[in-house]
Amino acid sequence: MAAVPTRNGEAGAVLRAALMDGRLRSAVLPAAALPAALLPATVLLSALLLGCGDERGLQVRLDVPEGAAPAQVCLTAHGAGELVFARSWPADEARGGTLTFVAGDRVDRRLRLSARLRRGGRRVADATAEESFAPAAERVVDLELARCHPRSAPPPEIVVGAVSGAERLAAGDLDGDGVDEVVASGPDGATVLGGEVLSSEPLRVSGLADLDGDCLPEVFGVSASGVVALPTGTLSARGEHVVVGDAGQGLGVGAGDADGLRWGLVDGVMRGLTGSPVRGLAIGDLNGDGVDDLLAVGEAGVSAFFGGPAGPTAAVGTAPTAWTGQSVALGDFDDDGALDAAVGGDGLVRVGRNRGDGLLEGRPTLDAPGVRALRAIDADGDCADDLVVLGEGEATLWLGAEDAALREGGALPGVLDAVAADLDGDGSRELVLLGADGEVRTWVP
Ligand SMILES: [Ca+2]
Ligand SMILES: [Ca+2]
Ligand SMILES: [Ca+2]
Ligand SMILES: [Ca+2]
Repeated sequence: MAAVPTRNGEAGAVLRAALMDGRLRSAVLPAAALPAALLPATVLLSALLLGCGDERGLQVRLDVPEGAAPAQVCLTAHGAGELVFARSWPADEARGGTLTFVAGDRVDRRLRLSARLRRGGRRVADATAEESFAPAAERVVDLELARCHPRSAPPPEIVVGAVSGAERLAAGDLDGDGVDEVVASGPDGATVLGGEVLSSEPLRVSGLADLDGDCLPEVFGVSASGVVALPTGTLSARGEHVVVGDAGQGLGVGAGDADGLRWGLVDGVMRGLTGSPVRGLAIGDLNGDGVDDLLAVGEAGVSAFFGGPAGPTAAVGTAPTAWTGQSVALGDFDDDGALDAAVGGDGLVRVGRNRGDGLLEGRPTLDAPGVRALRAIDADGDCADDLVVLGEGEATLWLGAEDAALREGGALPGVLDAVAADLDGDGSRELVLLGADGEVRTWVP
């Protein structure tokens, strides 16, 4: 069989081998009843085979950003309302790879493709596209994975739904169709808006991460029985503030509360990082080595732990020593590729611009009466993260700007929580707000 077209031979060849699995059949099969791990049988990899008949296909090229990272690329495909393909590769193997999907009886018109770059189970870059099959793979889809896709049109006005009593939002593509789902949680449990009830026990959802590697993220959060992952089960961690990531030894969980901060591999033994009380916790790659780092805040100040071969270890001097607070968010407020930090508490938000090596340089402090939580979200679609400051019954938007000097972007009255979600599948994420009445809708400036 002739070579599959690739943009850099080695990586593409590995990708092809990983995909073939000895099964070459030119139909996209129905897959509703199949677990995701079995789905690769639906892909045919040779563009030349397509040329032999009158089959229609869709060539997909993966453009994966370079990075020091241990990261995974997940590709999912939806057609005729079904998930027909889900597969992941190490980022280095996927880079420059090409796949060809072939139309079959059940999926014969269009495919919706989503590629996600995941680090520590979390989405750090993505790309989506929807295309029709064409004769002999004339149609080539370039999936260019990027941290952010600038908004090309005004965001859609969407009422996602309403969940009374909800206190918190999370979002991610739970079913791999390229459109994000929004999860609302609180004392009455956790619900996917427009979808299923995930839990009817009190639950505070902390976030989404692909914990079992099937390319579909799990929802994780804190319930009375400890840290839970839905739909898979209970994790061994306990704590009030929970994050998931890879701090150098594989997928792990960080948990903080009044007893301090602990870290351990998912369902492994948790070890203490500090006994100092934690009131806010965030995870992300602060020093740019591709390994997740932790930033914890409490009365004793801000502590950073950089990931490495031995897991997270204390990184002294990362944040200004005078900083204290009860909430923290990481976002790239100046769009320079390095995660910056915001720490809220005592009516203020302190902003630190990341020099690139993890060291946070203080920027002008924001007035934030009653600040209780922070969310870093690109609200205006310019790819610089903005900051939603959640107060008592209201929120304020601060816009990301050059040098991470945030500027005021307006009040968001009656807002309990905010999350970023791509609700129309155009690749760029909208700001989604939870109102005091439980209504969840996009915010359009
Ligand atoms: Ca979805
Ligand atoms: Ca790092
Ligand atoms: Ca930055
Ligand atoms: Ca922005």
